[in-house]
Amino acid sequence: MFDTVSMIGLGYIGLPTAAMLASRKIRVIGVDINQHAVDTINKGEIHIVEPELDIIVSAAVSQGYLRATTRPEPADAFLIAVPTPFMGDHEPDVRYVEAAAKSIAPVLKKGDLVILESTSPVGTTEQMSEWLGQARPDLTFPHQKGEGADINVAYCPERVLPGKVVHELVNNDRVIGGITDKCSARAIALYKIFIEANCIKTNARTAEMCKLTENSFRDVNIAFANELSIICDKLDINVWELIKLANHHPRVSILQPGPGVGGHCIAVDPWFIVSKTPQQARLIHTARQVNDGKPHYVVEKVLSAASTMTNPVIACLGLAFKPDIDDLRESPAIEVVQLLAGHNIGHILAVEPHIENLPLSLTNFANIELVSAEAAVQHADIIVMLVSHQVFYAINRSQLQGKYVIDTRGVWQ
Ligand code: SAJ
Repeated sequence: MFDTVSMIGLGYIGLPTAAMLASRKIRVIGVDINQHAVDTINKGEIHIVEPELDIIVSAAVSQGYLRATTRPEPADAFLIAVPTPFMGDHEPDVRYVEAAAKSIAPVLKKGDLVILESTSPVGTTEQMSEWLGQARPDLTFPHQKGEGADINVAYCPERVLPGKVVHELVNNDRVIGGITDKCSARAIALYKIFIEANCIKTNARTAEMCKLTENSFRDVNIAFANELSIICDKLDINVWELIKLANHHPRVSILQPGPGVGGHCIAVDPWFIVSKTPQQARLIHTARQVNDGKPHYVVEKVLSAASTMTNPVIACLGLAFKPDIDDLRESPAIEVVQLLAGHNIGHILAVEPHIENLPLSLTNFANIELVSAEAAVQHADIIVMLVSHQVFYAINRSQLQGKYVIDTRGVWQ
């Protein structure tokens, strides 16, 4: 039924999905506007960091099932996995989806299936169907013609965790929402080629909201933990012990506080709900503000400690957005370091074992230096634990003696 599938967007989601389909002997045409990504993939290599993916891509390319290009070509199904960031005012930016839809429109033919995977505000799949319809008035689309349409359109969000993508792509249940029942059924048939878990049918709007709900659920729950940590500071209670104790209750499961929420999903997706329903999404909005406020709270604590010292050395342990990865995107740890550097209160020793050079966002500060954990801990007056990388657990507590420690992750509790 699907001889050739085209994946539009070969990033963290698109490339693994393309590779997985190709590994099931489907001919896959990967499309990306990034020439470097296309060239790298055509050599059988990968341009992103993801365990096990290199082997699958290399096999798929060498066996001729996966090929990358910068220009869309005809296929039986098109999967779109392009970024959907937000703009300065937290309004969703779906221009990449629009560009992707317009780029495939000229090669569409009767019977094709188009699936949007990008995290999107509710209504985007119908909007995409309209964009396609405007570009191809010679074909019919489900938003106009329902079940009888020439082209089927569906939404199927990804839910994989970076670092476990290969496993989770195959083993996570998927929610699949077509604009019509036929659209859903065809999309399920496509995903069943490589997914071993359940593919659960719904409509496009519910599937869009489901993705936003999953990440908002996590954001709200992390905000609860972050708010508790601030309350506990005020009341002189160890928040880590408190959470551990509360979680002994059979129906309580509190997440962990930290310096804030990073990455390009959890800190972004709740805004897609808030922007559509600002009057109703009060809790979701507040959770975003609590989590976005946490880096500032951490900085205030450091400034207060630093105010008692002259030109202190401040060690900031960890820059990644979460433990044991090298991904610095939207990292609250970077924000803390930037804010501290801007205050010019001393010398900052940044530690991130997973990178070799300071990221660009930190290089224009003269008072930040990238050093090893040992050097940082040895020379620091103030130690700020920002990311609970496994390697930091090896730091001997005796090395912390006489230093002012701000542990945002509970590593030393
Ligand atoms: N964090 C905390 N405390 C916690 C858990 C996480 O502060 O108890 C922080 C992390 O340090 C990090 C941020 O939250 O800064 C996000 O990390 P994460 O591990 O919660 O999530 P992501 O962004 O890596 O991946 C999420 C996942 N969504 C859910 O768990 C509901 C993943 O399944 C999604 O596929 C992904 O978003 C996505 O692409 O949407």
